[in-house]
Amino acid sequence: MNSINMISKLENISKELKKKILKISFEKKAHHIGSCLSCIDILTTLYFGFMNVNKKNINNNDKFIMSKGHASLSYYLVLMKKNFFSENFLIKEYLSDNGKLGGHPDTNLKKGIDFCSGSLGNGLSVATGMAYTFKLDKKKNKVFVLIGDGECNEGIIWEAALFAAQHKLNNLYVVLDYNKLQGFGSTKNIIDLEPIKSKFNSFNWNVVESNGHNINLLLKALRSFRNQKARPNLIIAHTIKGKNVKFMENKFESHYQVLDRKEYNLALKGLDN
Ligand SMILES: Cc1ncc(C[n+]2csc(CCOP(=O)(O)OP(=O)(O)O)c2C)c(N)n1
Repeated sequence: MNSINMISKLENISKELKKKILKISFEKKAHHIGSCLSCIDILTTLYFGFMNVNKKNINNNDKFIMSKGHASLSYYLVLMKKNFFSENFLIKEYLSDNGKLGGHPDTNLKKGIDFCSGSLGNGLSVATGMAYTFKLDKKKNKVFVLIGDGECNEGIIWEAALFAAQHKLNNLYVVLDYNKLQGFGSTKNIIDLEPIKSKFNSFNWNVVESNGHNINLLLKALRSFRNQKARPNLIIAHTIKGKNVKFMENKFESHYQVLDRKEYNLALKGLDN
């Protein structure tokens, strides 16, 4: 497949999954819609354009940790699309009593979930440990992590960043979903991360900035690390919380907003335009 065809295939997948985020969230009265729409283009790029993940060969797979675990629905949807489970399974298990797909992911290797998450900050440390172990075992697997900007207010993120650089973990790829908003306000007003690029640079990481909704640019950013020094890799992906739903875009309220039928219909209509 040539690269233009591949990008348009990935864009179609992302659009399909955005519709499902809205539909399932509406039906389950779920929140975190803004958080899911912020990262679904990134997850689609990783799972369908870059990572080595195959349900039939889980021991050889690259690892992924959804450190901003509250956006679990977007994660479950890419795993569904990767055939780890069916859509019926997702709808039956997501947010159900004793369901297997909770509001925050539980480890379930057979279903493609490499580690539980939800307590913000821990995912990067776990990923760093996995990447370190792959190095010790001389294995080629890579480890990917998605973190949020509010999540970077957690001290453990910075401890992991130091450790990863100390051990030159060039098999570690972190994507920061930098929508500049968290649950109750803007990251700038709560604990500002800027200048985030030079902070990570000074920690001895490779850092590239990208538009987090442009699949072509995200792929270029991921590939660019091949030519960089043997250091851990970070993409600062500039994103929009609530992307593609006009009344949710750039609103921190989209974190906890639950859609009523009128809002759901309006949101769906907006996706098609
Ligand atoms: C340790 C911890 N503290 C607090 C929370 C509650 N919490 C859930 S989501 C969230 C905001 C996260 O913001 P961000 O990382 O920017 O995520 P995004 O905007 O991408 O959804 C908070 C504080 C949590 N899950 N874990």
